[in-house]
Amino acid sequence: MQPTKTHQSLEGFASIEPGDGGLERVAINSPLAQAHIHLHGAHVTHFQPRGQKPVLFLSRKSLFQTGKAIRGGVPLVFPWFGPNSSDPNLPAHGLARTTKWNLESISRDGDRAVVELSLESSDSTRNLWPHEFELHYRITVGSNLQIELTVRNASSNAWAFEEALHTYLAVADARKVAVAGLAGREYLDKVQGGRRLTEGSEPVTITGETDRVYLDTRDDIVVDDPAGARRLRVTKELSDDTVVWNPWIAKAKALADFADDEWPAMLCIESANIGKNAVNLSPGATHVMKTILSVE
Ligand code: TA6
Repeated sequence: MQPTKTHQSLEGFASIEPGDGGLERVAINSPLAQAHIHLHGAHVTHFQPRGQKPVLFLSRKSLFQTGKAIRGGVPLVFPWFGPNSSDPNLPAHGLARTTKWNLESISRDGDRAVVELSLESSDSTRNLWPHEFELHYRITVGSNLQIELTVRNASSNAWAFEEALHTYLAVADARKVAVAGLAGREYLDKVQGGRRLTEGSEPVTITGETDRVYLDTRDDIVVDDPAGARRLRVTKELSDDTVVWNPWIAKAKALADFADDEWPAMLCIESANIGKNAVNLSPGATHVMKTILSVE
């Protein structure tokens, strides 16, 4: 389906092109920023405000194949987070990120680009998850990146889902970053078997494999990246959990689609609703989770 165009020409502003691995992507090249959005997984793989270094990390070993997740950018996690609790053979982080989405529209809002995609339940999704849903994804590319995931229960029975915008921030050196916005919060430490701990008063630093779910956290997260001489801000709306992940040395080596030397160049700060904060949707109801990535 050809996306609708607004009154302003999209020439030179937005195009649809074959991306990595030949997967179709929307390329935005506006006065404010550049961005790439793959229809595969509705996956934002690149965002670079004018005059800035890229904001998102993308592994040079990432796969770009149907049915496979892209390593980097903003993986869209739905309807479960991590391994599926009832069937470990199901794909990690759900079905949305390895499914091709429909491109609904590309439009201009001044110098900002707005790209809208959708995904509905189908026979193939029902094989993985037996519920009727409609997803709508709105990506606004400007001097910041705004991502809005709307989930609608399209069935006659209530169901619960988990979600995350699994953002891979590009940092100059993860060993030197300081992450503010999580002081005093409780978290589940997956490196320690899911132990529940409480964060101290200081910003979080990365000194080893880090894989934590910070519970009931709604504040902005600010990643100070001194080696990159910038701060990256993650603003969240209707996201109750924040996941912080860096694989460090051993886990990086264990990931086939992640180069061994890439782990200092990334830090995942994920806007999420998982576990006890999974979202319950009654028939016909919707839930909108939003995240905004900005450079300071
Ligand atoms: O969000 C952190 C996490 O759940 C880690 O445990 C690690 O598995 C990471 O996601 C990457 O998962 P993926 O399925 O994309 O390799």
